[in-house]
Parts: sequence; C-alpha cells; structure tokens
Amino acid sequence: YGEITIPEIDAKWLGRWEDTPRTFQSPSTSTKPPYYVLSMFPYPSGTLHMGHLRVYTISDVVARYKHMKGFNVLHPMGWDSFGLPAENAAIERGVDPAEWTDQNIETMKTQLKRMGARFDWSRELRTSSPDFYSGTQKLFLELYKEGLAYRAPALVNWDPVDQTVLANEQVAKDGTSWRSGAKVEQKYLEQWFFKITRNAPFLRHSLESLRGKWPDYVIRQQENWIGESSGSRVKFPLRIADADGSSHEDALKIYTTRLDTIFGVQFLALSVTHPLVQKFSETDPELKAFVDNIPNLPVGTKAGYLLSNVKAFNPILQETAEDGTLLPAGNFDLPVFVAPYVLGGLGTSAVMGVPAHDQRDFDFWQENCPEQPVRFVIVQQGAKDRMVEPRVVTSTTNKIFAPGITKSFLNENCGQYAGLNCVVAHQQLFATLKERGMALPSKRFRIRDWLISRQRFWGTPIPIVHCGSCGSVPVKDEDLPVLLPKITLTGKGGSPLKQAEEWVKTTCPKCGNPAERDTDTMDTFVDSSWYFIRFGMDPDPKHNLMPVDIYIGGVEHAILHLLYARFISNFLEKRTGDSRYLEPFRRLITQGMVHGKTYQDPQTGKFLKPDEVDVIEGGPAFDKNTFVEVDITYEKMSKSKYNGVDPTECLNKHGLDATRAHILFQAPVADILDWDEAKIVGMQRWLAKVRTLAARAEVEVEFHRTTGSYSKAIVAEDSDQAASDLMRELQSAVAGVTSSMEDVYSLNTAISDLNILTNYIHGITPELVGPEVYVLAVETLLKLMSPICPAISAECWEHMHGPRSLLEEQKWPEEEQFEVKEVKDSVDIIVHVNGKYKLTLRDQAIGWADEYDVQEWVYDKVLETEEGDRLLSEREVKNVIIVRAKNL
Ligand code: ANZ
Ligand code: ZN
Repeated sequence: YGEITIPEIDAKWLGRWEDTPRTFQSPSTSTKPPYYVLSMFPYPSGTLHMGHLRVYTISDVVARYKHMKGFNVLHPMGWDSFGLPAENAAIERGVDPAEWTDQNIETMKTQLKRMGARFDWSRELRTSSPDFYSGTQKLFLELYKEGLAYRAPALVNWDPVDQTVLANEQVAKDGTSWRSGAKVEQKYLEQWFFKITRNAPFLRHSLESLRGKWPDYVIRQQENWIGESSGSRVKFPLRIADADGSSHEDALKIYTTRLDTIFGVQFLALSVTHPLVQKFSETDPELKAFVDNIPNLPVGTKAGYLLSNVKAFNPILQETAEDGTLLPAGNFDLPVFVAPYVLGGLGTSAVMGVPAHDQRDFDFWQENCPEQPVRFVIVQQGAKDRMVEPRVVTSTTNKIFAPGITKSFLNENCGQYAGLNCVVAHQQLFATLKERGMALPSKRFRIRDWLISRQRFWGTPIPIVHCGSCGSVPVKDEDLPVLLPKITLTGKGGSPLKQAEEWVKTTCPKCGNPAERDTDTMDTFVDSSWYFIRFGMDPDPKHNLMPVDIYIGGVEHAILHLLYARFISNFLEKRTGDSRYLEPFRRLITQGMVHGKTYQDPQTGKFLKPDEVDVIEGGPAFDKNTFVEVDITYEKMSKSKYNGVDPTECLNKHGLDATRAHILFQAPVADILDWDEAKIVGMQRWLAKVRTLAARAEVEVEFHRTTGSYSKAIVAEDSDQAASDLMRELQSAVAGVTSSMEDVYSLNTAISDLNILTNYIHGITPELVGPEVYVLAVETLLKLMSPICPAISAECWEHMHGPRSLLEEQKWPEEEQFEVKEVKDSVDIIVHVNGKYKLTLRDQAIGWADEYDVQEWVYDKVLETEEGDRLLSEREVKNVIIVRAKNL
C-alpha cells in the first residue's frame, strides 16, 4: 500500500478526472439545486503564474465542497483571449495573433489541468473565437438600439512617426512611443462610447444590496468611482452681443455643490465641448484655433479664452419688486470663459467661478485676470481677520480660503444673508433661487461614459457600417459575426483594420450603396463584461443560471471589470425583465497577491538569483561570490527580480495536494501570500501522516470485510470515554472545516483544523476507541480534506472502499452525525446487608478520585443518609464489598 508515490497518485487521479469530466447538469434534468462558482478567467499570456494557481485553487475547493454538499455545481473556465500582447507579438515577430493565442491557450490549459481542478471544460470559451464575439457584437447592437452606444470625439495617444494610435500601455512613462520612440501626441478622434452614466444612479444605489457579500473596500472603491454628489443647477442670465450691434439674452446652466458661495462668483467658465462653444466657434476663428490647440497644452492647464461678446448676470443679485414680481436682471458684469479645466460631460459642463473659495477657480483667475481682486464671501468661525472688502491677492499670496461648510459663515459681502451659517445660507439661497425658477436640485456622478473604441486589430470588430447617405448603420443580425480579416500587422499607418481595404469596403445594410465598415475594435473589457452570462446559459431557456453565486478573483479588478459587468448585466435585466441579471455576482471573494522570495544586495541594489545565494535555513542568506549578506524580502513576482515561481514545476516537485494545501495554508485568502517553498514540508508531513492513519483504518476495514464484524475483543476497557472524546473532536473538526469552506476567506484555518484532527487520530488506536469509530474518524478526515487535497484523499479512500466508491461522490459530513455518548457522571448505590437488599441511593454525583477512594466514598455516602446510618450503627460491620458496574 505504501508503495505508490506522490507523482503516481497525481498521475492516476488526474487521468481519472480527465476520463470522468464533471459537467454541469441542466436544471431540467438534475434534481439538485444549482450553484454557480466562477473564478475570473485568465488572459492567455502563455504561462500560468502563481496568482492563477492561487485563485483557481480557491475556486476549485469551493466547487468540490459544494458538490459534496449536494449541489449541481457549474464551475466553468475560459479565456480572455483578445488584447494587446497577441497583437504586439504579431507586429514584432510576424506571427498570426490567432495562432499565438491558441498555442498559449493549449499550454496554459495543460498547466491548469495539472493542479487537479474540476473545471467543466465542456463550456470552455474564448473571447477571440467568432462564436463568442458574434455575441459581443449583438450586445453592442442592442446597446446601440437603446441609445447606449454612441460616437463622440475624444482624445487618443497618437504616434506621429508610425502614424498610429497607441494604447496607454504602449506609451512609455516618459511619454514616448514603445516602438518608434517618438514623443506621443494627443489627438481628437471620433470614438465609440457606452453610456454608463445613464445607469450611474442604479450602479451606485444597488451597491447597498451587496454590503456584507462583497468586500467593503470593493464597494467603497465602486462608490468613489461612480462618485455621487448632490448639488444644484443654477441658471445665469446671459447677454450676448450679436454681430449687427444688437444683443439678445440667453441663460447658462452651471452645476455647483457650493451654492453658499454664490456671492463670490467672479466669472463663468464653459468646457470646450459645451454646445455654446461649438456654436460660437463657427463664427469666431480665434476661438476655434484655441479649441484646436488644447490637445497640445499641458495637463491641468489653466488657459482660458474670454468670450468677449458674452456677459453674465448673477441671479442672486436679482431683485424682487414691491408687488412681488421679479425685476429684470440688472448689471451684466460677469466675464464668461472657455476653459479646459472645466470637464465636458460632467454636471452641465459649465461652472460658476469662485476664486476665493475654490482652488481651481483661483488658479484660473490668477492666470487670466491677475490684476483683479478676489472676492471673499465666507469666514470661518473664530477667524480673527474677517475679510470684508474685496482684497487683492497677488500671485505670491497663494493662500486661499477653502473652509468646510458646517463651521463657516457668510460675511458682509452677502447682503441679507450675511452672518448666516453656510449650511443654513445654502438652504435659503436655494429656496430663493428655486422660487425664482433659477435653480433646481441636481445629482451628479463623477463617472464618465465608457470609451470602448480601440484602434487595434486583435479585438471584436464594431458591427457598424458608415454610409455616405444613411450615416452609421448597424450590421444586420443575420450578417453577424463581422469576422476579423486576415492581415499582416505592421504597427504603422493608422488603424490596422483601415488597411484591410477589401474588408472595409461593403454595402450599406439600409440603402445598398457602397459603404465602409467601422474600423475600430472593442475594448476587451466589453468581452469580460458578459462572459459569465454566456457560461451561465442553459440549453433550456427556462433556466438562466445567473446570477453567479460566488465570484473569485484579483483585487486589480475591484473597479472597472466589476463595474462594467454590473452595467451590462443590469442593462440585460432592463431589456429582458429578468431580475436574475440585476446584480450579476451574489458574492465576491477577492484574493491577495502572491509575492516571491527576493534576494537583493543591500549596497548595490542588485537582485540575485536563488542559485547565486547560500541560504541558512530560517536565517540569513549570503551572496555566493561576494559573501555579502543579502536582504531577503517578499515582493511582487517579476522577471527582473528573479523571484518568480513556476506553478507547474512546483506541482511536479511536491504534488498537487501539498501545493494546494500550502497555497491555502500560508495566508488567509485576502492577504498577500509570501511564497516560501521551504515551508511546504509541513504539508508533506501532514499528508504522510494521513496516509499512515488511512493504512491503519484499511486494516480494520479489511478485517471487517473478511470476518463480517469488527474485532470487539480487543477493545480497551475505557473505550466508551475515548470514543466519546473522539466523537467530540470529529464534531468540532466538521464544524470548523465547514465554516471555513462557507466563509472561504479563512480556508487557511480549515487546514489547521485538519491538522489538529490528524494529530488527534494519530494519538489514538483502534483498540482504544473501537475499530468502528476509528474507521469513521479516518473516513471523516478524508472527506473533510478532499476539496483541498483531492488526489491523496481519493487514493486513501479507494484503498479502504475499492475503486467503485469515489470519495468526491460522498456526502459532506454533518455535525449531527457524530453523537457524543453521555458518559455517566453519577451513580446509583444499591445497598445489600448480609445478602439482603436494603436501600438505593439514586444519582450520587461521582466523588472519588481514583480506584483506592471508592470504598471510602461509598461508605460515607451510605452513612450520610438516616437509614444508612441506622443500618450500619445497628450492627458491627465486618466486611464491605463494593460491586462495581461494568462501566465504572
Ligand atoms: C462653485 C464652487 C465653490 C465649487 C467652491 C466648489 C467649491 P464635486 O464635489 O467633486 O462634485 N464643477 C462642476 N462641474 C464641473 C465640471 N464640468 N468640470 C470641472 N469642475 C466642475 O465637485 C463639484 C464642484 O466641481 C462644483 O462646485 C463646481 O465648482 C465644480 F468654493 O461650484 B463648485
Ligand atoms: Zn445607406
């Protein structure tokens, strides 16, 4: 029995699982409740890394556990296979991106299988296969029909030498192109967007339903990204001078969260994309030049363009006549600027400028009107120098006053509101302006629409045709998918798809005239925003397997991927009315990173390879060449630090069970895991111990098999107590491991519990507890460890129960199964005198410490009673015989 080696066990069970794939049963044929376990699918970069091994170990443990709990488990796997690296490989080495991708997938699939994960490969998908991306294109068109996909100009990175758009990842830190080395420019291009802002209120408020089920920090990050703020929209009357010398009035809506500062408004500013700017620039070539030049200005520029034909009026200065009517706007004296610091698509794309109390406005004011005073309108409680009159702030006194709202008050510049607390003033000002029809409450979200256009090749083509007479026309459903053409990628000269001239040429689906295909592809986040829905599709349309019951993945996706997935899922909920799409991930588990052991020379900063150092176990390490003691740290694995670990190597060396257990044991799921391979021996010792116990149990099972009964004869006298202690131990192990499995985050403690149980069983014998109970204990241990160490436990089980009984098909143990027998802690004392029954003392709490006290204790007990006292004092007692019941 002990002969089979770890590599043999691995090979045997990997083969077994390969031959008996566990595929998800459609709910129409299965009576078990469905359970959908999903781990974030990998990008097929070519090799599996330790982060993958960690996340897929976790999801496999959950899937195997849920299977034993009686669920019909869906545990699929696929590939996020569009994206830049394939395209870069194609440009640099001339390989076909599709081939490159498929090869990587093959390698990684083999590596993935090596860890013993029970994935349902029958549902495998890859986002770069036409099969999948035709679905992505359908999704695009549905969004398009709902007005949720639209085109607008946006800035892109432009390589002026290669004449091509660059992804952010292709721009080096110093702002140069990855290939040509040219200084990257910014350029406006027509881009496709998804209107995620329309769903912002839902995406924000529905987060509440995820509290307690998603990590708090993920919810917080989503909240911040969506960024809800409440403020007001305020109308400022405008007077616009026309070319013919006359003028007309108009109004401009701004968005502010600080209405209490309205007396401090000194200018208005419009974003470049504001409709008024578009309109004015048609007749104002100088303005047009200013707008066109903006991409060349540095980030955060405070440049501005004064619209000399426009003046604005502060609506709070408007007066009410005696009869209650509103007098016309008075002095139009506020300048109006076009300013890139005002963002388009945010709020109303226009702001009221309050230089005294907003840093951005102050900077702008100093830059554009340096001679003008700054008008303060708010003082802080207890502030000594109340700044009453407008005061000149020179560029050297860069101290502006940005008070918090609750402890501040309006100053003498605020007319009848002077002296009011800002919060109160805010309410009153709002009420006044609202009554005049000049203000409305408004919510604003910081989130921007999702720019999905990429001028790249290796992505889903956008299924739109541009026609000279019909404009943008969607490709007809029956013509999907729009397949990617085969082309040679050069990395030069514009969009790769633009160069596929034959492919670009098509006919308009509407009018049939010659037209051109859209040459953009979609952001790969679009693929991953719905792949879990594709996995969850059941052949029987009655059974939509959404939502995902538990989603496991890396912290790096805490914001964008999850937000986009929620957006798309929620869109489908609205469109189909199927509430199961509402929130796609019922529970979210985020796992920490895996860090590698890193050796670095403290003086030179040089990183050393593991074979360049001498490591003293548990102690310092020395450079083999220089004998300098090197620093040992754990850091993010990277090639340059020589601290990477190859999961396959590790699995081959230590076996899949020890590797999986080690990964889980070294750190709680959410924490950073410092990968120290030396410590894996701890797991190996544990597993060896388990095998010894299993061998013992096997002997008992064998005995039972051949004789039909367990060998009762050898049971020790105090076996009831020992068995009952063991039962209690089993009960607590089942409770502990089960709760870690449910919690997931504490899987490391499941392994501690399993170790404790193993050691406990190791400390007893079949003789002590009885063979039947001993076997039960070992069986329970094997079941409990089977999700984590599936191969060794299955092997041990097979030895005990033969090849037809599969451990993974056993029921998960329940606490109630382990009945702890009451061992008596009181006795009845039955008193005979001269062979005749005299009396019984019931339920006497046991009070002797050892064998020698019993006689004395019984004698005292009898004497304590009246009748006993009488009986014993009536005659001379010559001899006391204690007859003990068998189990005392
Ligand atoms: C006047 C004011 C005075 C403002 C003051 C702030 C402080 P949050 O809180 O982040 O939502 N704003 C509004 N729309 C903008 C846009 N499209 N681009 C750039 N800035 C914009 O920010 C709300 C504040 O951001 C608004 O309140 C507005 O400036 C500015 F002492 O109005 B505030
Ligand atoms: Zn047409």
